[in-house]
Amino acid sequence: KSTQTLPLPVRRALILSGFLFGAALALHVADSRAAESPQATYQQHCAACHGPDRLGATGPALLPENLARLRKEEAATVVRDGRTATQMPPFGALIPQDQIAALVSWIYTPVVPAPAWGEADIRASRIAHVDPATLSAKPVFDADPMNLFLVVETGDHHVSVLDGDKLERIHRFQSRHALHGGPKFTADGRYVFFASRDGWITKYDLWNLKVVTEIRAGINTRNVAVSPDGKHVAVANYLPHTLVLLDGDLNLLKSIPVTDRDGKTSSRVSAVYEATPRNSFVAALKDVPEIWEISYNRHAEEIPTGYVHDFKYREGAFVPGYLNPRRTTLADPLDDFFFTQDYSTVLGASRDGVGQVVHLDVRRKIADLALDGMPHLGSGISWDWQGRRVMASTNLKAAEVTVIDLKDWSVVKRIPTRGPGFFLRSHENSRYAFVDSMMSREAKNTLQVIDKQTLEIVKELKAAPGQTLAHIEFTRDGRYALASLWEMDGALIVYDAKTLEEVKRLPMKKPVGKYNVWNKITREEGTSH
Ligand code: DHE
Repeated sequence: KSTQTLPLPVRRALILSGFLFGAALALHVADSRAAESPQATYQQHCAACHGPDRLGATGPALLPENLARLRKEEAATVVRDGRTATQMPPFGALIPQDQIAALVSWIYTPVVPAPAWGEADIRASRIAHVDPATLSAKPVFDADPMNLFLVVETGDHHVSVLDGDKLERIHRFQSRHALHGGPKFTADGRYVFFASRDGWITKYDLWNLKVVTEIRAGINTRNVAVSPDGKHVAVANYLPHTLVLLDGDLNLLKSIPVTDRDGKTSSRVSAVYEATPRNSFVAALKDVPEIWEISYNRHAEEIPTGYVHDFKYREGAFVPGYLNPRRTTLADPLDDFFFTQDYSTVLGASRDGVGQVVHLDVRRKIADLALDGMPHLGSGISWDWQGRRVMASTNLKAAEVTVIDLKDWSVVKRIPTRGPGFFLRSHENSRYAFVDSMMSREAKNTLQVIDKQTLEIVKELKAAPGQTLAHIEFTRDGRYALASLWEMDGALIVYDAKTLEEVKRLPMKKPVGKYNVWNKITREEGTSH
């Protein structure tokens, strides 16, 4: 029936209610569309902790680079069920399953344009946690400060401090999310610097057991390097393409944009390491075939000949010297590398397994390395074998430990292992080196023990099938070897380094890596630097 026949007030009421219904319907549709859009779901539920721009805040950054090691299915489970022992709550009751899937797909797409993290952002992120004047000038505990261990537990993002004599925990503190790479100590063993994958650099006072200062140097970071006096810190970033230099109190000195010498191609930094005898940081670039050396010696010109710091490339290019990169051009980019004991030479490999030996003073490649797959040279170790110095490396793609003669760069032996492995460890006082097979599903529970003289596998140490057993660090005297049972309810397993028998277990939450102060600061030949 036509509404025209109805009285005017009724008609008005009907028109109004129709309008209201239409508006409500429109709002509802818009609302449900908004709720369906991953951006809206993100802003509603995630932004408060992970940042409105996905760069991270109290929670980690949610960018493809930062999520590279987490499978999408696992990410969806984390959103649905939360993460125990962290601040990540379960969202399964709040966000429908299909929206969780859309949200997860979206956070794995790049932010366009790529997020920036410039000098002002770095400076503004600095947090001074304590007044250094309030800190004790001696250790506040009885344990030998030179035989402490730090254990990075990524299960619940904590670090444990162990007394290396008693092999007992003396302290445990919360770390930034997802620490990666070895922490770096000052030569006196007092301070240690950690890097998180999200770019946070933390300066920790081991004598006072306190976080001193933090700064966010990048959005996606590889690792950190520190000069022995603790006055200079270098940070290698994937995102943005920068190499960041800080002073020992974590104030920004400079953020160097990483490009080739023409400024045309920018690059991620694969890794940066400190080279004490050279007073420099050495950085490998992932996308540009150059290796950089950056002096942290203010009096660079006083460095004896052999360390050529007065080289000038051309007008307008970087002039090497204090905190300026000196570029050595290569044929292929380097992914990670190993220093010879005198730090004159690096052994590097690209992701495609192109191995090369680069002399840092001759400033060019001096030999090829017969390394296939993906050698993990940053984890390389060295020792004397039959009157020669050799180095050995695991391989992330091949089930072998490759032993290389450091004089003629030839392969001395390929020791077959149960599976591709990440870490290789030994100690000057031990005849054994330990290697994992972490990259193998079947053999990740097995540590193999190599006799460094016969170059044969002499024993296998096993965790239960399906568990991961990896990453050894020795006590200062080399008497005990500590391995990680790399599980959420995992442990540190202490082995007698001679008998290879288990002597003790300390419960830990996914203890990824462990680092002995003495072995690190003396650059013990059996451990990574
Ligand atoms: Fe690492 C060190 C690169 C994945 C645990 N890892 C390093 C270093 C580099 C590197 C360059 C040396 C930095 C230093 O110590 O200053 N890692 C890479 C990769 O390119 C790779 C394969 C891919 C990536 O995602 O970055 C990779 N690394 C891993 C992992 O998945 C590991 C097993 C678990 C995790 O927590 O990320 C892992 N990496 C480690 C550890 C060290 C490390 C424990 C320090 C070893 C040491 O004893 O010094």
